[in-house]
Amino acid sequence: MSLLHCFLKPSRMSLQRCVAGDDMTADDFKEWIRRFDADRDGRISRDELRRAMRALRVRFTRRRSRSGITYADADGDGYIDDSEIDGLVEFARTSLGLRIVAC
Ligand SMILES: [Ca+2]
Ligand SMILES: [Ca+2]
Repeated sequence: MSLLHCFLKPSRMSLQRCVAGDDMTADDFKEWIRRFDADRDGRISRDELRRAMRALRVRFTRRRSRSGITYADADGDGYIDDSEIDGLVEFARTSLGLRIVAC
């Protein structure tokens, strides 16, 4: 099953399979994380990030989600906006062990 197929038919199960079975590109990750922008303000808050990680079944404590935000949040406003999302990719790769390949 291709990643694209998973994104076209998103479900918790299929995403998990994709993440487990295939390499994700940074763009895939960004597109996926934007799905969790619940209030559609274009930024990923701490809560939204936690929800995203929970969908991956990654054990994501409050402290960990804070460190993810802190890692990626260059301007320190507590949200990950579009320009900062690369830092979140880096965090997911290094700290969460997600396999994200360069695109
Ligand atoms: Ca948001
Ligand atoms: Ca920010």
